[in-house]
Amino acid sequence: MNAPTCLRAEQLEHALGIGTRRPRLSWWLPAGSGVQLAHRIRTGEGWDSGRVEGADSIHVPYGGPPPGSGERITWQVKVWTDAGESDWSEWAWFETGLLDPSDWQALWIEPVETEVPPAGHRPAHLLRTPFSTTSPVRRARLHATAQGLYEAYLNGERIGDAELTPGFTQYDARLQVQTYDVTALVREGDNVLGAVLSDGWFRGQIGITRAHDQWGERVSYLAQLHLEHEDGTTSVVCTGKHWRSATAHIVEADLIAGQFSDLRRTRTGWDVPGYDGQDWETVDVADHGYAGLVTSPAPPVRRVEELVPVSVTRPRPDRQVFDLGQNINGWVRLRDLGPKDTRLTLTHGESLGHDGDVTTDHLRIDMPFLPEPLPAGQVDHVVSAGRPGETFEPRHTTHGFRYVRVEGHPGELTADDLRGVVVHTDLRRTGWFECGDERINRLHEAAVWSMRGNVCDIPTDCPTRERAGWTGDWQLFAPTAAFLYDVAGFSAKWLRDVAADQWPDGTVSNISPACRTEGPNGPVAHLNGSAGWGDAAVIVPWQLYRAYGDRAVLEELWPTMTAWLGRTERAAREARHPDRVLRSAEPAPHERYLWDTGFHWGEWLVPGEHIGDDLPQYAQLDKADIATAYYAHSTRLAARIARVIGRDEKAAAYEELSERIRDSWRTEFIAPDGSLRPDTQANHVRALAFDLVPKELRARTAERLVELVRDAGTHLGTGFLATPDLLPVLADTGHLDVAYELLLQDSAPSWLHMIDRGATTIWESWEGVADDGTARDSLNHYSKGAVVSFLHRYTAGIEPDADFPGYQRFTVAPRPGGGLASARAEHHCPYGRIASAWEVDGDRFRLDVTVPPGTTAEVVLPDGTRRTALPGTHTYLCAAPAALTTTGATR
Ligand code: RAM
Repeated sequence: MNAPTCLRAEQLEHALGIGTRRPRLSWWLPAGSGVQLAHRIRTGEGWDSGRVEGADSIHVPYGGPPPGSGERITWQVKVWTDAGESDWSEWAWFETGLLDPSDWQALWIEPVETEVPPAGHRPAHLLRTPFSTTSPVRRARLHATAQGLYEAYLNGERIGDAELTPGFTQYDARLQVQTYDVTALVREGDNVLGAVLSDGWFRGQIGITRAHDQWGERVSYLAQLHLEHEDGTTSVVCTGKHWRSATAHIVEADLIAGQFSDLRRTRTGWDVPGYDGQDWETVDVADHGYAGLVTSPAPPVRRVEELVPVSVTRPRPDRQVFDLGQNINGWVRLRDLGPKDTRLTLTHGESLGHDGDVTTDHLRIDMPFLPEPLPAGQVDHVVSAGRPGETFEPRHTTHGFRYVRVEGHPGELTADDLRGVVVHTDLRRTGWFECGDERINRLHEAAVWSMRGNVCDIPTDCPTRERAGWTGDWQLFAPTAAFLYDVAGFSAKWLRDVAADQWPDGTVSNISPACRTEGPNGPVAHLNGSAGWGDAAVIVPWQLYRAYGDRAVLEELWPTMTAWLGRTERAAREARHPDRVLRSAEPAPHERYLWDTGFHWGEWLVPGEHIGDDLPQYAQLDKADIATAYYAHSTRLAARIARVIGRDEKAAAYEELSERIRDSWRTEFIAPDGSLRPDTQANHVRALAFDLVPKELRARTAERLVELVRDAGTHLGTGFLATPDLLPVLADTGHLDVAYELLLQDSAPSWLHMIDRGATTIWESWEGVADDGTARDSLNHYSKGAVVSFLHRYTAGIEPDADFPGYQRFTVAPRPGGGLASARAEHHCPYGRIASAWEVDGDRFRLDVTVPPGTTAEVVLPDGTRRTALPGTHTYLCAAPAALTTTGATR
């Protein structure tokens, strides 16, 4: 059909329960069109924008009458393009949630707990109320949230398919409400509305310290069911004093420790009419208010995929080990739980020990501030009730695992009995890459799976040991993530927690959401405020703007970034590192802009680095080279951001500040002969990526970087921070060949070494699995997987242009190398589908480029030829680069 497609409201295709009356609308132009000249939006409710001149087809603010709470607006759009007037699109819709605190009539309810076991061992609670409807219902919506983790039920059916609701936010400031369409579940007559409520992030164990009870000591539930009857009347069913509670068959539920279900205690029929709940306790009512109730701009967490085990082994007579063949975040679903009273124990891990059994030793937490190492958790238990068809699927916990050990089964389980359930935020996939080299494809897959393993309502570092929203990790991975999935709403949601977590002095928390133990008054407060981590407040919004053209996120985060940069400015100006004081009592003038104090994680986990117990000494080291580099980089980005949001004065001030910081960095870290201190790969990468060295030194800086790589036997030497930029800076400075050599290097440390060792996700440490197979640290950290953006940006050559954000203009400049004979990438940008596919055929290089309507691409062929590509699909031919003629191209 000749009409716009892919209609979205606030980036969401299914915008149910959104928190704004003026969502920004976006669409893809009809295939075959070039540029949009005008658009017209009309709603099913009678509003018509009329013809609106202009090319805007993303983030167009809805201009009709603002909807009230719980109102649905249906809309369609038509456009005028160079190809003429389009048809009307299909109808799309968005629907608001409860927009005002005064919309809430429901009361917060808390199950009565006569005793509260230690965290990790607390049961889930059932909550229920019967209600009846006297006239037929034509529309029903449930709005629900919890301090804890809830699953809602209506008349025996689970409501919706969202998992781990209400999700994880900085609960002191923000708590997400979900809206569900339950029209099909309401019956005329008797009904039962219920919920299962467990500790979740709110009260359960959390983070590396296994802190608990961080936001409160009780769990609470809030739900409001709106019924619209056929006769036009409305009624509301609310949580309140009349609800009753009882403990569930889930006798223990904790996100980290695991779940214990005793199916013998299942209260059959508890969520349908006719159940006798008289022995249930009357709930308590709590006054948590309604301030801070928000909706998420991200899709929910869901069960996204199921994996069939690739093998089942029996390393010892009493246990079976299932291998999913893939490291994931989620849980299992197990059937055949054995005869009544069978107690099964399921231990989840990423690695097998020498005995072929699951080990979680490398995931235990052993930190200087802990009296003794903490257990890895990830252990579920289930006791069978012996009912036919019984299954176990723990939804009140999550695990990072590839292997699961099942102990206690009297019979023989087979691969048919178990599924790995992949659980993560159900992001829309937007990017793909493939080339002729299978190992590179597997590396790409491993990075994708590491991302999938770590987008569980928040971006986490790993799905096992910490599961924490480490700022540095998302800072460095977000640009890569944006090539793979639509992370616009997901990141914007998380940035709101970053803002909420900011300390009064501007310190950006290491982790967001941060629990109290990790906050300014906790025992690890002194470890916050690191360069490269706190800078997420500036860098992530900027990256979102580049990829999605979202100006609003820049405006929203502006106060957070300026407060962070203000703190940095004071830290640089006011204090000096003790080592520098020893060297000279008086500060040199440039030191005003040198950030050499405070705690910094530094480059973090370069090859061979295992800080562990040495953290206190490591913390003392002067890391001014890294911190000042980020200070220069972030202030320059802040200047660009200020221009975009029309704060020109601020822009000028940040531009000037950034130049002074750059000068300071040069004074301190460039020797008179032009060499850099410290003489590390990471420092050279940053110097080039952040434009720290003057133009005339770029070539020599790059040459020295190459020497350092060669001295290491053509191995990388970077850690968390510089790894994403390593290959790009090499490619940009004329060393594309070295970039490919590093990419294809397969002895340690390297990416392909991981793949050759069987990695299905990216390791945290370059030494993740030793020669004897022993695992260390997490095997599922996406950070070092940021290398795959090189495949999208360089190998396939697709690169957004921040001056025309959201890919309104972009570059396709494939830089083939490494003996690859072909590569292809696809990217679904806000305007439509971009594709770049090339192959070497004899001495000819052929490139096919698809440019979506509404955008323009600058195509740069390997021979340097430049072409402007308008919407459509184009083929370009040129001579293959010498190293790649068919004889050279092997993959
Ligand atoms: C580790 C986390 C994270 C990293 C910090 C500094 O414990 O896993 O990835 O950002 O340390």
